[in-house]
Amino acid sequence: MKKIVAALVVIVIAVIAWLAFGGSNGSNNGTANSSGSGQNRQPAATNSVTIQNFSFNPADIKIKKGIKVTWTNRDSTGHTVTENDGQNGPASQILGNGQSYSFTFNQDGTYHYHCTIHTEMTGTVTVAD
Ligand SMILES: [Cu+2]
Repeated sequence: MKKIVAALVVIVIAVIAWLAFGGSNGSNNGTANSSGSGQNRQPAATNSVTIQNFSFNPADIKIKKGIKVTWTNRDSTGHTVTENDGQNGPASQILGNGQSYSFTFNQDGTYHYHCTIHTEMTGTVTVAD
């Protein structure tokens, strides 16, 4: 019986380690995550998004209404933060390396956005009270 418990502990630790590793690495491949059935992208509670390696990091965030979100481009390539659905969401100019763009979300909702230059780059901001 003790052997079974020990084996379970090892498995749990392995799963935790795997999740931790996958969490820090998964951002490199946002398109694969969005189609994976078992891998829901869990929104991060932050108001700061880094644009790096042609992806928004974290891609999915959640904030309270009235919070200002800032995106900062760490790629040498230019990117934009452009809302998809015309909900008066973020609409940046092209951001060069090191440049930031901020947008304050004053209405509840889920805002999908992308980069107009690289349309495969996507993210969401969920705004709730
Ligand atoms: Cu881009």
